[in-house]
Amino acid sequence: MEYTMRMPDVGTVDPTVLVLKWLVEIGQVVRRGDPLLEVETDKSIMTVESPASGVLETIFAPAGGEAASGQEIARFQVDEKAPLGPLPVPARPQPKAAQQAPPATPEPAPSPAQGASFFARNRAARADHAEPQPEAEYTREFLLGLYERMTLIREFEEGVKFLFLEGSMPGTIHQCQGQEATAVGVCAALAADDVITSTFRGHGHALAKGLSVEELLDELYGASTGCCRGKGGSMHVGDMAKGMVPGIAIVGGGIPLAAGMALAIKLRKGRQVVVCFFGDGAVAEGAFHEGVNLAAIWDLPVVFVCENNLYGASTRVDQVMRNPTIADRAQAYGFRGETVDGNDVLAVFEAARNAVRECRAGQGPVLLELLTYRRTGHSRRDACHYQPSDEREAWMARDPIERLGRRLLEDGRVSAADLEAVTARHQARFQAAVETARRQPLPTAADLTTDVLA
Ligand SMILES: Cc1ncc(C[n+]2csc(CCOP(=O)(O)OP(=O)(O)O)c2C)c(N)n1
Ligand SMILES: [Mg+2]
Repeated sequence: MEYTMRMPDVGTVDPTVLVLKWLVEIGQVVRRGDPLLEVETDKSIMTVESPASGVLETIFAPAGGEAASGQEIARFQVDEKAPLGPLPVPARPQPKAAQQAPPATPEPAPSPAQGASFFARNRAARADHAEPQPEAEYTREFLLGLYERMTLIREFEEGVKFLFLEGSMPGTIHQCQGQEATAVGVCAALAADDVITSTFRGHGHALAKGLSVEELLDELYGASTGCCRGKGGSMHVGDMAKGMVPGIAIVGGGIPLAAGMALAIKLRKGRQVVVCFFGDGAVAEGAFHEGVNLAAIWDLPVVFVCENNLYGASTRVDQVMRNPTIADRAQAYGFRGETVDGNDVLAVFEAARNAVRECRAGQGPVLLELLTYRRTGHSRRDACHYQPSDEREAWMARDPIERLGRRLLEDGRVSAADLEAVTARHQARFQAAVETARRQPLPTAADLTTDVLA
């Protein structure tokens, strides 16, 4: 089967890149994910990976020439049976204004106007408020559940990476490969009606809080069946019905908002806790200091979770902080802060469970600094040349999924085949979700005026 590769959208402003060199020769076999060509964008020199496994047959964009995003640049002969080959792109049906798409989930997300009732609804449902069980000895089911959830996120992100390379994802994407333990460990400590806020790097938070692969992927495709009905895209995923405020792409933007939500919960004498995820880059923003100070003086039930992945875009934390221990900031505002190994999902879970308990007991807020590392560039357009190779290797050796997998194998609780089956299941689910997402209808012009405030 022939597969024609198009230039992915790797430029920052200019969609046209200069092709510097092809790293694979015509007739050579290439695997999906292998480095394929080097290009110069308007920002940097970067390597584009192959979206397909097969034999490189023709190059349409030779070295020295330009290639615009979406332009055909190469053709491959691919093995139809290759499990991770590119999928055929079906024609998307034209949306009809009269024919509204059904929501992706049985319970539609409340509109902003219904937002106020969110707290009331959850207050009424407090009888169902189920907290995670404390375990002296973790059960196999619990540990495997954490492994499952982290693998779900990894396979989702890896799948999305290739969709971007195939040129079928609109916009750029911020991914969280390597950081799965922070989202999963924290959300495992939450009850269903607790609320999280997120950032532009929110896919992992969403999957950890219970959004489905399908509603997330539909959103990334801009379909009206997505979790934000196709209006949010990758940087704004969320679903209030599942306790996730749609992602806030302004660095630090979620911090005052989390304090405000926690104030509302406290005034209504609710038992919910708000978890606010943000990056190390947010700590120098005024919004961080204003938000944590308000939460501190009013003893608000917020767990501030800083995913310290050592970089804010290309800037390393020690270039912008004299004291790079972010947990220390809490003491300055009079509350507890703690630094945790963010690539150890159980350490994260335990720290989050303690913090959540303190918040429910009126002893909040708490700041958790989770030390982790992002394996990809800041966005899909970032070549990530600034991460030194020895630093990368050290962090790769601390991969959160492999660490938990090793522990489960050493304890004799699972076999290698069990773990492989988890990965295969999530890959298959992702591929099926892609085929569906590509056929989902896009929002119509009439949708422009729904779910809009003001
Ligand atoms: C207020 C604001 N300033 C700048 C940006 C541009 N920007 C987007 S992400 C980012 C870096 C954020 O780094 P960090 O908070 O550490 O999060 P990470 O990307 O590591 O997850 C910047 C500067 C923005 N979105 N908002
Ligand atoms: Mg960061």
